[in-house]
Amino acid sequence: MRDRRLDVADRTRVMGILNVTPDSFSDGGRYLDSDAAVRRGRDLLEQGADLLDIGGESTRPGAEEVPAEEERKRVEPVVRALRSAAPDALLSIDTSKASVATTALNAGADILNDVTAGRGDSDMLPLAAETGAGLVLMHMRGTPRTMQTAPRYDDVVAEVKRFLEERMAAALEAGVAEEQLVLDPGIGFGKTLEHNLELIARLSELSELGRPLLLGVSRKRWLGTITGRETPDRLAASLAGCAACIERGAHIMRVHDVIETCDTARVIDRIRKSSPIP
Ligand code: HH2
Repeated sequence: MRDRRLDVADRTRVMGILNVTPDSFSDGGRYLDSDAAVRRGRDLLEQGADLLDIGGESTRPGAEEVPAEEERKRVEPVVRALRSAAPDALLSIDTSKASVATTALNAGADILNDVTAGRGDSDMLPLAAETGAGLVLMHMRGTPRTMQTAPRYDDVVAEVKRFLEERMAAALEAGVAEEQLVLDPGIGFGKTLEHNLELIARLSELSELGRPLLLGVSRKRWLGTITGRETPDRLAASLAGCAACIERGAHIMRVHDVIETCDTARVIDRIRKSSPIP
């Protein structure tokens, strides 16, 4: 990632979520003010986050697109302030717009987290190639507005795997180096509860793609469907989801609750080290 490296071999890495939005499904409106967002980002780093994922546009099901100018205004001061407050921190920008990504990179971001895997904006892959930024390629069926309308797959794992393979090939073709890439099956993005469960249960099949896997399960709706709990009350469910992902080969977990996830990850990492799962 530009001039930085993230070692995912020694332990699971935790990515703290920082949504500078009025409408994110869990923390919408809490960190829309730049100062509040920077304070939250610093807190997440102190709590043990290895990276921060800063977003200025919600991708929850049904979300409306935010104009680039507005998204830039939300994220730029936050990236800039966090870069100067925490020079060693790894900062990711959650956007599918290359203009927003460019602004964030200029303000000091290291990683592009693109939920469209470079399909939303044709300038995104060339930007990653030129800058050497880390690049998260995520699977999504449709767009946030449409993705939860009766998603169907014959074999969700095979289809997600094929998609990620194709997007990885497109990134390499655009000049991105393999070491820049992280892959994400996109839990909750155009998937039913059963699809999400199957993707996590068979996550090890995605390890065959040979790149680190990032997963975001934190507080998502499918956890509420299983437990009957509302968004703020899904901590235990989120940790169980994280534990299952880590056990099956996830390298980076994208989460709201950093302290608790770090503890969960440390324990699962130790168990995995003492008795590797075949
Ligand atoms: N999930 C969300 C947003 N960005 N990026 C990746 N790579 N993987 C994910 O699973 C993922 C993501 C949705 O969560 P959140 O940011 O909490 O909510 P919102 O999109 O409403 O801002």
